Amino acid sequence: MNKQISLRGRAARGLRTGLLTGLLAAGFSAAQAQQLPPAPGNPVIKHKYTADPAALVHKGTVYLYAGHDEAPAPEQRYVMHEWLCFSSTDMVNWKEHPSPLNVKAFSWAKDDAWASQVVERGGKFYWYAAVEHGSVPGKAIGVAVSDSPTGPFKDARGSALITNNMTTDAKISWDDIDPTVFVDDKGQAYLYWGNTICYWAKLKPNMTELDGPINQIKTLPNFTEAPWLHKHGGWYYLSYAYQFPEKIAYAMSRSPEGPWEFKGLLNEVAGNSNTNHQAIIDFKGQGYFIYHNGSIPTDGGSFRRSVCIDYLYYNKDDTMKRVQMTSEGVKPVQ
Ligand code: FUB
Repeated sequence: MNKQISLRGRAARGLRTGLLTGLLAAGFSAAQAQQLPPAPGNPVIKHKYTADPAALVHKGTVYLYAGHDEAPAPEQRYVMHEWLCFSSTDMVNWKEHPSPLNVKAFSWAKDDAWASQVVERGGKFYWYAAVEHGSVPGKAIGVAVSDSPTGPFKDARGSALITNNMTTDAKISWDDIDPTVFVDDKGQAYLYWGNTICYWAKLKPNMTELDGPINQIKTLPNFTEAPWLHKHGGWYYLSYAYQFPEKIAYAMSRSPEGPWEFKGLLNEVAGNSNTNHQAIIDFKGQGYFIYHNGSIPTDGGSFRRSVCIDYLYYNKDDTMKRVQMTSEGVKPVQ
């Protein structure tokens, strides 16, 4: 996959929105969480570029984690140094928390705060994140830990959990990205990740070590990256970025270890972005599809992306309906 391909070509200015100006004028401080001004519709975060969403439902609150696209326009490359955290109890009104994790927290990493996911286990929060390794050429996956979903997070191992030399079948340096972690009802945790090859491995209960071999799933057609594992009813769903530019497709299984049956497309190419990275949650009885597009005028695009949220519906046979991407987004849920 050519990560430098862009779907847009407009030269542009730096990010300037009225909301950002408003926040700065209101004395936004990095020291404390800040309720964002009401701004219904997609994208949900309008004053910063946000990418690669992951979401965690915890005690009646949704925590939205995202990478921070900081490439100045018109640069067509990823500039990402930190991850961001937002929270909401109604999916529309969002609070911004101080950035809980920066690539610098991983002393062994060079840069590139790429896709990530936070999961909770036993009252601790584990943040799995893709970064560029400082001494093992290629991308790597680190894990940070905190007692709170909003951090601060610290490196849980002092070394990478996954490095590029652990997965040698893919002849690219960026196949160890996009971690998703799922803890099943029996307490077994699974790590899925990959680019061009979808890998998975069991995690030990400490959540910071592999518990067995690295496996590959070979039944996901056109797997590009961005696996996300979720459970709904008695089914496990493995959604992923399909082809390039990316759509989202998915497979289903009765077990997190497969076999996986491909079910087709879930989402189309997301406006003005060549990547398309999803998180899927149920919250207060409703399914949500969280993704990014490049829709913020005038500089939004593949390297200045924005998180959006639309509804996700299931069919009677438990397959998922194709997502309808909207400008209106979702309504507040009580
Ligand atoms: O944001 C950098 C990379 O682009 C992510 O790791 C991929 O999922 C794609 O969105």
